[in-house]
Amino acid sequence: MSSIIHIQVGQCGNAIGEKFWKVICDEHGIDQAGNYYGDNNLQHERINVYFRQSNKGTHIPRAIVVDLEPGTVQSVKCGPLGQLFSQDNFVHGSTGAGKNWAKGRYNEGAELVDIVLDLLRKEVENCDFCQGIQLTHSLGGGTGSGMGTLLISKFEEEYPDKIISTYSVLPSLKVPSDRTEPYNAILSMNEMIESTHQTYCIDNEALYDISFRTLKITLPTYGDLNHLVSLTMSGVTTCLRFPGQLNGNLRKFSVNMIPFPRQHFLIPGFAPLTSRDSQQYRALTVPDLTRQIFDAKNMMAACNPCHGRYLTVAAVFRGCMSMRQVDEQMSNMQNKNSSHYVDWIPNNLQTDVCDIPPSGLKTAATLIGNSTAIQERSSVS
Ligand SMILES: Nc1nc2c(ncn2[C@@H]2O[C@H](COP(=O)(O)OP(=O)(O)OP(=O)(O)O)[C@@H](O)[C@H]2O)c(=O)[nH]1
Ligand SMILES: [Mg+2]
Repeated sequence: MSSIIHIQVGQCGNAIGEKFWKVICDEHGIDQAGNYYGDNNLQHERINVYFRQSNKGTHIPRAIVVDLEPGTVQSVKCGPLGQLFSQDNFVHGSTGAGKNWAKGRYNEGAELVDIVLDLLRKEVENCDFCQGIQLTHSLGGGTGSGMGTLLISKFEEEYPDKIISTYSVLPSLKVPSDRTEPYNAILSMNEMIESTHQTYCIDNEALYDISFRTLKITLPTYGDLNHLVSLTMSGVTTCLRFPGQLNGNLRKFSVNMIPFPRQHFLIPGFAPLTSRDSQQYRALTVPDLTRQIFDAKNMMAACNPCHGRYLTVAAVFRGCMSMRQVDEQMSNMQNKNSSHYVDWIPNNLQTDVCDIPPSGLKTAATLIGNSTAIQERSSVS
């Protein structure tokens, strides 16, 4: 089975990366010591994608934890998942990059990059077959952006046949941020246009707006924003982690979703939007979910897909529901809004259903849109 190696870089990359592992451990029935406690075969069938197994039969994330300052890495190590990660795969520097892209790229980051590449090589050797590498980082911070893009360019050089996928957090003035962040983001984007194959745009501006307007949280914290990120990451990786028909690996996903290599900046959408401590008592119906995932208010990038055109769309529905109803609702939605889609790519909307819902929800849906509307966020401020 082909596997994915995860690398989390910088403060934000580590915060969202840690959340991601927490969520997928819950969904796949892996406890904090790496033991499987699940009761459904579907949970374990593709466990090798993100986990390798130790001699004792415990599960170890195929993950590398990196930052240029010790604090973040220490807090992951001392956090609830600290014992789950491979203890060799924690790497840190001493000073941080001080929100300076060049420091992350050419100074501190360049000194640490070979250690990370060595660990990556070992992880690749531990896979039967490695389909690609996923990176979580922010585009605003010096480490996430500078060292993050350095790593991406090294991956491309060393592993030209692997898919590089990133979860990239875009900066926003609504969330505490530094004056250099727009510059860091632009410098990173330049590199990512050429070197990554798929980039999920996770936009602090959108996360803030969802928390404030939809979830009515007056002062959203990183914890609130990261809860939305974890819902999204769990949603977009569903087809990679559970058996299904559609987009079962990174390469299939790229072939279906990225018609032009440079246009790989994807807009994720999620429904239902819930806050950290709320519970969903009522399962949303398929028509509700379909309507919500196409709503601009449910998009994790602050742009409105109605202002552009979709090149391609993939939607993953989760929970107990009829595939036929999902197909019907989705094609009705596309027919009603056909002007939002380019007409020169046939069958550019794909859907799949996964029986296992995300934890805490009865039904959910995730949209992945490759839309020209993403250019609204190219003017990062
Ligand atoms: N959504 C979210 N954004 C975060 C989080 N932590 C930081 N950010 C955002 O990330 C950007 C700052 O980047 P950091 O990740 O803190 O920086 P870094 O990669 O550690 O780099 P340096 O600290 O400069 O070495 C800002 O835009 C913050 O708003 C987080 O936990 N969640
Ligand atoms: Mg930092």
